[in-house]
Amino acid sequence: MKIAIVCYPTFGGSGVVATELGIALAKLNHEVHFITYNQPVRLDLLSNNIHFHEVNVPEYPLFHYQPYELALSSKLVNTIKEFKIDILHVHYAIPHAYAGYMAKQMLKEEGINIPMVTTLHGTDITLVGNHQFYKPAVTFSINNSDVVTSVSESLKEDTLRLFNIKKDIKVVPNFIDINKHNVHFTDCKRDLMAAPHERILTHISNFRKVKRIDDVINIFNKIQKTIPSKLIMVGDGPEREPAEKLAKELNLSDKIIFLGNSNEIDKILCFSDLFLLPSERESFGLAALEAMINHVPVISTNVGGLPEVNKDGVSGYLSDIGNINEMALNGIKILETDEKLNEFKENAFNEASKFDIHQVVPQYLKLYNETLLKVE
Ligand code: GMT
Repeated sequence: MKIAIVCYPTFGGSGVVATELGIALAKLNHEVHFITYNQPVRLDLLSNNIHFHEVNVPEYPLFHYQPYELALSSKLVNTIKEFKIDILHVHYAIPHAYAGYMAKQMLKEEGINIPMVTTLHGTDITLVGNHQFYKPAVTFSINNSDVVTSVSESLKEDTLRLFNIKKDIKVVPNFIDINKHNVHFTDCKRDLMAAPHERILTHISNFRKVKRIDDVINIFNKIQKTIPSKLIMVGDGPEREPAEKLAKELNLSDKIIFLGNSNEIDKILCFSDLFLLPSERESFGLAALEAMINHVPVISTNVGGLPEVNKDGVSGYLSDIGNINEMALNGIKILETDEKLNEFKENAFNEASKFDIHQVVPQYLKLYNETLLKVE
């Protein structure tokens, strides 16, 4: 099958999922074409059935806003025609489903019927897409996709509650490649980050308001008073600077390491003991799943799809948004003894294994095949 994938090429979860899906499909001998404005960060293009097509938006002084959707839909039309693409899979509704719909209509004029699968990821529904400025366009593009999927039951419920959706939404959860992780490194070079008696806590995100970065720092502050530890902050975004300031104010600068964006997530998680994800919203929590597959238990909020991933008292603990006291106490409970920590580490890995890529990619392939049969 020839599959075109549209996604954000950044470190965000939707781009990561789209890229890993494309790589997995290419390994199954499908021809995969990524169409986006940069090469996706997790894509190394080593396979001959993976292609990347860059969307360029030429600057023109008349435009106050450069028209990315227009450039993307034109690129889609050209690529779909040139490579005889069978199916279009867009990740994140804004503006990808909208541009995909326009491409579909343009191709229809030429007698080409391209089915479009739209995968909803989270903020495209719960935060940005829900804004009245975007809502009519988002509703329209979801209703005009051939197949709609969401990454969790919770996101499906949110979509049906917030939008007037006439389409069936299929839940296809995010996934992880267990084969990449079932050999747990023993030489994690943790001594580069912490002294032998210290625990290592980690947070990975795009440092946006929704991640409640202050809570990460405040939870750590409470934990480190009881358990000698370090906190590694991975990622970048608008909340990074205020977080560095807060760390300084709390006299934690020597205990909190801000690493910025990284392609070495597995190496960092390899020496981590606990993952903190106190988000205000999280439709799935791919970062938590990546931690868990690396044997790292998770302290998170109980919002959105997080309870579908992180099992309370098993792979970590769940608390209400902002309950930093409880989150810190739960963290201490896990970190207190090696015995308890090892039990949670093992559980985290076992829970994450339920989201193995080999269970999930066939679900997408089945949807592609059913859709192709319907539109023929
Ligand atoms: O978390 C973000 O802000 C990034 C965003 C994205 O689209 O890249 O993540 C969303 O999609 C991920 C992949 O499906 C989910 O794991 C995240 O939970 C979801 N983020 C939110 O709902 C806030």
